[in-house]
Amino acid sequence: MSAALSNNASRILAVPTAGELAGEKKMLLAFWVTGFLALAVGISIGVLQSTNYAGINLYPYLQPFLKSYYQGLTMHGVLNAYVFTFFTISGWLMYLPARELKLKPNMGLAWFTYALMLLGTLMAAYGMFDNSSSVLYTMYAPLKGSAWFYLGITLVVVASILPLFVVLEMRARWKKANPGQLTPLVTYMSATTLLMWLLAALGAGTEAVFLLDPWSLGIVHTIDPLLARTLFWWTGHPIVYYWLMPGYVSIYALLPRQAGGKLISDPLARLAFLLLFVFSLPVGTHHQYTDPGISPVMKGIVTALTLSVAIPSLITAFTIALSLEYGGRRRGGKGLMGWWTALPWKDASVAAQVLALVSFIFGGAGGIVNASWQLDNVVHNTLWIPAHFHLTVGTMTTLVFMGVSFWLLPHLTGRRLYSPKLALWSVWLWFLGLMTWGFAGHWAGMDGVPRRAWVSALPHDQYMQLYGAVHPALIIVGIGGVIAAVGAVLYYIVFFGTLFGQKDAKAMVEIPFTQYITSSEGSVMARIAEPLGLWTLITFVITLAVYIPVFWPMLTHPIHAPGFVLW
Ligand code: HAS
Ligand code: CU
Repeated sequence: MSAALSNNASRILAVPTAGELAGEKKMLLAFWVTGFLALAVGISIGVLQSTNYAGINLYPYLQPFLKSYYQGLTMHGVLNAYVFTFFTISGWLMYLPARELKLKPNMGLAWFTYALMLLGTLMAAYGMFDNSSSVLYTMYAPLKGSAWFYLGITLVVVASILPLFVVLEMRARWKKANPGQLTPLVTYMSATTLLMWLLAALGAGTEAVFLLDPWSLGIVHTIDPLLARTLFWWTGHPIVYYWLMPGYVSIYALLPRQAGGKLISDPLARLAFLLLFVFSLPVGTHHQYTDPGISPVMKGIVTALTLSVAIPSLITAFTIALSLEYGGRRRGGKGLMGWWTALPWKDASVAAQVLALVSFIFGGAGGIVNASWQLDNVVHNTLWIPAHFHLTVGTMTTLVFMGVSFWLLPHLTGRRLYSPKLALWSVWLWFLGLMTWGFAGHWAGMDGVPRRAWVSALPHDQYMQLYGAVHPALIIVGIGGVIAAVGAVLYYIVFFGTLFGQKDAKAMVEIPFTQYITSSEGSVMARIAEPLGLWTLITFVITLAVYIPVFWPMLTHPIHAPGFVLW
């Protein structure tokens, strides 16, 4: 495109020069390295939690660093689920549209996002490391952490909104130069994800600014736990799609090409993203089926709405399976499943993403159980729930990003991927470890083993009396965690081996943007999905329609609870 542009047009569009491109790569690298460093700390602590369930209490040996299981669990959740995801996603969703549109992003804003997010992370980390804020990643009041922690999280959330403006500004510039044209797919997906996140963040943002921050600063002395939880889950549900959709960007727009084929349909991808946007906002109270103070009518409505949120992922399952089949057949796969074995399994990036999809079949199925109000009563607050989210965010999101890093790091650094063989091992071990963990965690959860419990601190007799019947499952949980940890060690050898490895001119790989079998040209669906401002408004109105009846009784019957520090 740039060659065809006149000097004037290229000035208006701000097409990046080679030097500026190098700056953009540096920016994304900073986001990814920081995110993956946080993940390394988070994963290390995760091993302790798996062994905890197997009945092995390692915390007394870690005294100066970790005072309790709960402090470790808080760090694990915050570092993995927030810091790792926010950093990697923010960089990813600014860089990829910039490359697709061949435009220069607002680098000042991009670096400001990074700096603010880093500051927030350091503040929250301080609050966790000094053991003043072992409130777990859900931050349920009236458990009370320190102001460092809540203010830090507030900054991180505010920073995570900023990439939206970088993307919208580039989209506007591109639209001005290409009037009447549809937004290219990756930019469409990135903008939808970030708009969804803007609306999503309003809940936790309100909770932080109006409830948690002033309470932790001593400006007010009590808090309304139900209101705080409900605001948290306004965000806490759609955040899972904020973790999922950036992975889907790779699955839809890059993986088909990496697998040797094309994406079956561009308009279907847009439909999936649009539905994820609209459906994920109003359903947060499905995390509160067991909470008092929310009417059964609303819980019933939310059940039905939550089940609809599976539709875009089912669309994804069929669209991507077909796209992979197409790739496999082009690579010579024959017969019913020959395409499956013909996929480029030796390519660690492809293997990671396809295995992530396989794990997500089970993660998604568990989600549908959770969504059903009656069934959720059986599994809520048991180990089933962590099992569900280790197959979703722990495998689907994280493994896709690990897979992406195998081409992205060489692309950003101009260095060769360190040991593709080790990369492949790391992928399989992460997958097998978490699938094992997930299987056993679901099993133990159905037998009533609670989540978030320091079970290994119990005297052995008592542990066996309570959990002896499920001990085999709990031992498998421990084994799964250790297998995944070995995979993680191999992964980080590859990660740092690449970062500090050999320069290689051939490593400057292009981004594998896919082609489409059905493009969006002339598609009515793609036209309907295009006005993102309108869809944001529609989603906001639907969300309010569901939430006003939920919030009303809380606002008219407030609760004033003092804070607790139980650790
Ligand atoms: Fe969830 C709890 C419902 C998806 C994460 N979820 C959680 C928590 C987390 C989480 C972190 O309704 C715990 C929060 C806490 O600490 O309390 N979840 C759902 C539903 C879905 C779902 C209906 N969850 C996710 C995703 C997550 C995530 C995605 C992170 C990334 N979840 C719930 C509910 C709770 C919950 C309740 C509260 C439970 C409670 O009691 O507290 C759906 O979106 C799932 C739809 C997905 C599918 C799968 C589609 C399959 C695909 C793969 C295809 C494979 C291919 C490969 C193409 C229907 C796309 C080819 C393979 C071949 C074999 C051919
Ligand atoms: Cu949810």
